[in-house]
Amino acid sequence: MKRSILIHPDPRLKKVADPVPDSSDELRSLADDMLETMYAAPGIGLAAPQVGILQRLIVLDCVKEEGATPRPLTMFNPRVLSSSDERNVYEEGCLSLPEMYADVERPAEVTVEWMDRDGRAQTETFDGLWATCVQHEIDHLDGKLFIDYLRPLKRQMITRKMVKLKRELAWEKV
Ligand code: K1U
Ligand code: ZN
Repeated sequence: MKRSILIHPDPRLKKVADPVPDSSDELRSLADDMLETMYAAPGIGLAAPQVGILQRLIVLDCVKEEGATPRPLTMFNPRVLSSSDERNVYEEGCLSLPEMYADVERPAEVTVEWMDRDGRAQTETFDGLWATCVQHEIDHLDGKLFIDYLRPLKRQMITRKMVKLKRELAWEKV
């Protein structure tokens, strides 16, 4: 089932999400909904707070090439174990900030630990777009958006645009 994605500003996007106690059918079903929502958007990642659930769950699939085999990942309680000193700049987007993009600098490589759908511990080192995306999604679990890395003026400008967009979307519903 596709879920609706919260648009910034929303207080739920600023909260720190709670750890997931264990994997369960309910959480696997939520992860499936999030993957469906992410692919439909389309996007390469999604965090549970973006669909209004304040739990530490993210999904991602950064395989973008037409015809390539998808690699959907579901991560419960993801945690960055180590980050490279080398940094990378990527023009990020966010499904909670439609049509807003900005360059963000982050560690180029990160090693992440998480619990998979079956409750097993996993560890992997990511680079390139995968590294950028997994850090962006983990930030969502800590109530942080990519605009929080920007200068205050740019952040305010984007926030104003989003307030206007939300007002317009609310009017469309009437
Ligand atoms: O968390 C999100 O809001 C999803 C976001 C993830 C992300 C994008 C870029 C850099 C870091 C994290 C998105 O997926 S925005 C949409 C997007 O980037 C995209 C959409 C279709 C094809 C390829 C990319
Ligand atoms: Zn995002």
